[in-house]
This record gives sequence, structure tokens and C-alpha cells, in this order.
Amino acid sequence: MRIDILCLFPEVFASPLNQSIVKRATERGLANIVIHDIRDYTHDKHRTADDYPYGGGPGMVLKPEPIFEAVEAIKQQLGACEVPVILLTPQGRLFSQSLAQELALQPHIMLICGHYEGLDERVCEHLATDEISIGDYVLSGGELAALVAVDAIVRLIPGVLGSEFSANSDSHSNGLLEYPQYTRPQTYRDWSVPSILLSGNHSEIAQWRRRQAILRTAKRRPDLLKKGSLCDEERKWMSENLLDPR
Ligand code: 6GU
Repeated sequence: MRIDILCLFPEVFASPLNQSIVKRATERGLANIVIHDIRDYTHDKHRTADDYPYGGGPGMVLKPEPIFEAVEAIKQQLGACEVPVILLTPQGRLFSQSLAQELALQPHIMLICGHYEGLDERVCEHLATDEISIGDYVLSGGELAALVAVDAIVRLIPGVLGSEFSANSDSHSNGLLEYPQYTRPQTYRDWSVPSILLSGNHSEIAQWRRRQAILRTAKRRPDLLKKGSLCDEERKWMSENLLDPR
């Protein structure tokens, strides 16, 4: 999968993309992440990427020309036309595991990082195919949001994780938070690992984990349970245990 990232602060990306799973995906040729400096597509000697907002007001606005020219140059170079062009902005729709799963199946995506007070609306209207936010808070720029999205997407590219299993049991991939995990020692400071996990009874362990995931989700993120990720038997078990399955 090819991912082009357009931004004003390309140095932000070097270290995060060079660690752990994303690094391995790149080394194995499963991800090709290319960072572009929007200023490289300006034409004046000051490399001006922003300007004052029409109508007045505080802050600066990213100019449309370098962004359009960057996207068009990259598309032309690759012979690409139907590429998702995704704008990272606090005004976008909320990023999620299911969107990460969708994007991980694309052969190519482009990410544009906004900055300053904003970005000329013509980029949103006539260049971007989608606008994404990573949460209801404001970052200084889209770079960190792009890194978050890239990390979530790249680990879902088929073949990137060791076993398909490890992505499937992640929190959110089944609509539930993940069950609690334990490793050695069996007892640490008087705190023992739940004995069911030592029983060797795999079906009992699977049921315990599933119920722990449901309990934890009901307590911490009841909003997630509304989406109907439970079977009838699990709903019955929840109401017997005074939990509200919605
Ligand atoms: Cl994508 N950009 C910025 N600047 N702030 C954000 C965001 C994106 N998502 C949440 N906050």
C-alpha cells in the first residue's frame, strides 16, 4: 500500500514511522510511505504556503495552490486518478477502527495535514474526497493525526501482523474492549492471576474472556454496546447480572 502524506512539518514523521510494526511493514515492502513538504510546491522565494483570511480574523489560512499542485503532481507521477485524498482536520468525521479497516484495503491513499487556523475551503470542496478527525480536541496540526491514522491503518494491511489473530482480538475490532491479560508470575505481591486461566480448559477460558470483554465494555464504554455486538445468550447473561445491554 502506498501512502503519500502532504504537510508543512515533514521532520515530524521520521522517528514514529521508523519503529515497530510500521517500520517492519515498510521494510517488508507492504507499506510505502512518502512524505511531501507542501512548501516544495510553492513558487515564490519565501516558499509561502499560507496567507491572511479573507474577511479578516485571527491566524493564517493554508493557500490552495501548493496543495492542489502537490496532489496533482503525485497523481500524475503515479498515473493514479481514483485515489482517496483524505484531509486531516478537527472538522472531519471521526476516525475509527472500521474506517482503518476499510482504508487498509486500498492500494493507495493520500493524506493532507492542515495547519494554522485552517485551510482554504476549496481544498475541502474540490480536492479532498474525505475529511477525518481523530477526536474531539484540537491539535496544532494534522501531522500527529496523520501518524495516528497511518499506524492504525498499516497494522491492518494484510500480512503485516504476525498472525491475523492478533488484529482480530484487539479492542474495538469486534465492537468490544479487550479482555484482561496476564503473564507470569502467577502471584505478584499477593495478587494472583484468575485461576480459570491456569485451568487448561480452552472453551471455559474463551467464555470467561468474552464475558470479561463485555463487562469491561459495559462499565467503561456503554456507548459501544448499543451497536449490537452481542448474541441473545449474552444479552440474557447481562440482564441476569444486572447489566444494561441496551
Ligand atoms: Cl485531524 N487535526 C487537528 N489539527 N486537530 C485534530 C484532528 C486533526 N483530530 C482531532 N483534533
